[in-house]
Amino acid sequence: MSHEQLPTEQPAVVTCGLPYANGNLHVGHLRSYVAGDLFSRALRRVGQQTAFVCGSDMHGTPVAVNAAEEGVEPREFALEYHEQYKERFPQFNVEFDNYGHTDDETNTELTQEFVQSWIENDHIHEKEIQVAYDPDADQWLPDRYVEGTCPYCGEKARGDECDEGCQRHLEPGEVEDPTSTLTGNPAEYRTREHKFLRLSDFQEYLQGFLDRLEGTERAQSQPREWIEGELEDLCITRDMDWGIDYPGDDQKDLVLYVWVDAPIEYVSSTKQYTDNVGADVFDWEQAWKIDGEQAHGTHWDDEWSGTSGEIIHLIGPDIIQHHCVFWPAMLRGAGYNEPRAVLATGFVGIDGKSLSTSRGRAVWASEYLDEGFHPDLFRYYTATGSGLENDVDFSWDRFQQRVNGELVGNLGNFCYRGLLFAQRNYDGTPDADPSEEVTERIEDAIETFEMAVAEYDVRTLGQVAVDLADFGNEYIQQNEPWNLVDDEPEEAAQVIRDCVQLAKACALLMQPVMPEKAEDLWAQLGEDGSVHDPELSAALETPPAEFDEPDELFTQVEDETIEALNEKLRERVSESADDGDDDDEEDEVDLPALEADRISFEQFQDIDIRVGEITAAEPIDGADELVRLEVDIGLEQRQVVAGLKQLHDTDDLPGTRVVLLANMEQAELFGYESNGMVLAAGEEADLLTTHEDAALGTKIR
Ligand code: B3M
Ligand code: ZN
Repeated sequence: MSHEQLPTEQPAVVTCGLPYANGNLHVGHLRSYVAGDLFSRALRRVGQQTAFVCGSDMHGTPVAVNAAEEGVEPREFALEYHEQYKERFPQFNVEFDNYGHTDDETNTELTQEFVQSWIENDHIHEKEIQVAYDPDADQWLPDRYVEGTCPYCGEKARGDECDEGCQRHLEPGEVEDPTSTLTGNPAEYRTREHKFLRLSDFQEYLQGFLDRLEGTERAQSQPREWIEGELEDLCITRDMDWGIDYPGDDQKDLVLYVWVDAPIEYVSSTKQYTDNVGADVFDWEQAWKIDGEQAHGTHWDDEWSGTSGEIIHLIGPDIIQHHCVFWPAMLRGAGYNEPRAVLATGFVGIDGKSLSTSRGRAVWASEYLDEGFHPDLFRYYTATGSGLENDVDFSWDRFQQRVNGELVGNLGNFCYRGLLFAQRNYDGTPDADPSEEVTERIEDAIETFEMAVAEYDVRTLGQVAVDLADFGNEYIQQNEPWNLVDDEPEEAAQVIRDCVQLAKACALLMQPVMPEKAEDLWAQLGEDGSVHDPELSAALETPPAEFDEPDELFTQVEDETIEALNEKLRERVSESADDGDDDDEEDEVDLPALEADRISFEQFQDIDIRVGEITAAEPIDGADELVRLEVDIGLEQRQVVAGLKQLHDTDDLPGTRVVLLANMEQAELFGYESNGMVLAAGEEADLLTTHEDAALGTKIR
């Protein structure tokens, strides 16, 4: 059974993964919150009743460990970050309808109700397991208190997640060679009784669920693999003080695992929203609950068609299993609705490398704001830098380039030119009908927007207004109204009428990604009310006959600002490389494991590697990274296309001695034939060269 296309008549709930209340927010966090905010605004724009909710994740070892390091009680520690996030999100125009936290009364009660339902529906059982224990610290070691090796992929892993390898959730006792993070000593495994949710009860149900699930590709495909074999039980209790108590009297010393109460906050936060605005405005039960016999079944019945809400989760790439396997089982086991879509973002990198706070390679949310940059610029950058599921890189240079090119030079420039011309010559919108060409172009943009909502295409939703402005710039350039005003006044009025209409459409279409800038543009157009309210079709309605002289919507980001920010980042990275051996250890972790399979000398002989020299280099237009090289390898000149643009100054390359894989198969890139591969090390493309002066063409042996 497939879902009816969005928008539907049902209430929708859009959520973002709950941030652990344990540290400052950086651009990596912000990506999925911006995407969630953008998507929920777009959904409203096409007429879907929508609640956008989230909250802080207060429990678990991620909070307890960091609080202990600071010598503060976990509750106090987490509340402080909770308050910070509550302020921070709106500063990026991420406006949740409700932002709660997992330790509040609503969530505590609802979590215990969920667990009670599982008990009543016979999905819970108790069993003895091996739990890591630190005899020196005399303490159990749940989750982040223990580290070791992932039994699935062999990478270094935390107690409950293979965060550096295959991203799997790990059950207590699974991590191999456990070490205590409290003392650094090897941990012992000791026997202990814990409570389990029997996931195998939901095996059949989950298979059907994954067939119905919408969203990003990996969120659907990865879990399939994970549920192939019989599903293991999920341990839902932990030996800790900090957390929500297991309900009832039989397990007084256990709290619930953080991944039990965290997703339930999605429901609690929606409930709080209803408590605030009233069920007539938004009814959380209608969105989250399912009625009758279907509610507690463990398999899917094709006859049943849901009348509950559309639940859409936006998450980071590392918590797919929690949202696409555990969470639907938890909901099902308690008689709740299931997610309709899970959208998992890619990772965020910094300057082409992975973001790492411990290595100082991060851009902080506060830092961005302190610089005085408008939040909508970051929103545009992060939402449109790549498809939602792909990794996106943040670099100050690229930020400047995109803001100055796409926002200042294109969108801002078009609106300013059009409205200024209109205001000076006609006091506002000229009295003429918009042309068919422009009307059709706006209709196309609306359709693109609507399709992008139905397909959860966040990037297109972020891009559609800028693309329309691009058309507008060409349109104004081709029609040159400034040459028409005197001799062809009617034609001039027509062209400017079109431009004002396009600007109005831009305001409405850009509102999800740049809500504040959209509101500015709306006001410049002399429109009443807020740009947030009208339906999309308002993009075709006549703009006001009079408006004031416009202001430029965006301002240039200056070179000096960017240079200073780059310098600051570089310093931070080098400072944190200087302090402590921790970082050396981490550096090692970053290296991929050595290849297990050896090759023979004969196989090596098949690889024809030669000494060469770059004789010419030029950037390839339109390609972010590629340069065209000519390489002299003694026997002949080779044309090679290489990804060096962002890493090397093209002018410096000629004269550089390089090492070329000469029998690399031919390829065509951006229309250029590439005949070989220049060898280079690492993400910075450190070019391999020769130590002495072996003749060009010499074979590497
Ligand atoms: N607090 C953060 C993370 O693992 C975690 C998300 C909870 S979502 C219910 O990315
Ligand atoms: Zn792993």
